[in-house]
Amino acid sequence: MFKSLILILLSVSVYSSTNSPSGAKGFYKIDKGLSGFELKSKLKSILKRGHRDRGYNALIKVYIKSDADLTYDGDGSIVDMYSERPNYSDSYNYDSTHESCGSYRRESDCFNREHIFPQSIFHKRSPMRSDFFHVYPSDGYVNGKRSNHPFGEVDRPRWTSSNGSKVGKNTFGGYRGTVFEPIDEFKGDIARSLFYFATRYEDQIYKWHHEMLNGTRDQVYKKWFVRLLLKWHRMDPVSEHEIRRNNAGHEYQGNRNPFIDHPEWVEAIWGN
Ligand SMILES: [Ca+2]
Ligand SMILES: [Ca+2]
Repeated sequence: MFKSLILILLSVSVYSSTNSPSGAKGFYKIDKGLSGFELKSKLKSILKRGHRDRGYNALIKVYIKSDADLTYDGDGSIVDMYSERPNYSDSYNYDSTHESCGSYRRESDCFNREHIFPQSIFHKRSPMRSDFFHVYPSDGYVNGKRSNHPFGEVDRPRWTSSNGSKVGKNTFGGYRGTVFEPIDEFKGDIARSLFYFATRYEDQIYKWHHEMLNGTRDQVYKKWFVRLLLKWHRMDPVSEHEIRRNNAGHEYQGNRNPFIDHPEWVEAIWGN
């Protein structure tokens, strides 16, 4: 009985580690050929099993290492997607000598924790509130401007940050409200973070309400928003900085963002 159970387990479970960054080795055990929303649910159970909530305060400290800039300026200061200037030197930087917010009156005053998936939607509950893979260090002032708007694309911005992130009316088809548009360098990073969130919390997210959400546990996001995220995921492929952050996140909270390790799984789940 025991032997045959082992045989069954062995035959249905194969490592799927092709092309994955070394830190992911052995983390995903996925049945061959699994695809669509079944793949998403399988990933959900893997991500949940590994996940240890380290609390909200610990994030500020871990960012000093996990988000250190070894890619753009290479100066070891924090990569803030809302102020990083990939092709020029940054107009301001944060490192271990800076205080986290606090109050702010302008850009560069202090940094805090930006919830890519706004925390008001889940009423600041755990473990979502402190989940490393969607909570990023960012300038407090720009974070405030992003507010809880969906992401989108803006032609005539009402406001622009020092690195070119924009707030204004959405011009991407399907929604006409106010949105926040990050710079091109981080569009894929943000898309993959939101795909992670939709997967990790698929058993709760269908009960929540926001412009991005369609009230389902499988597709999770509205059609226009899925189209936007797919576009961003394809135009901004996984970067060295994302891979490093993913490995640091694994060490920190015990799970990973599967869409950084396997970008093709975004297509297998949401493509078409
Ligand atoms: Ca930098
Ligand atoms: Ca990127």
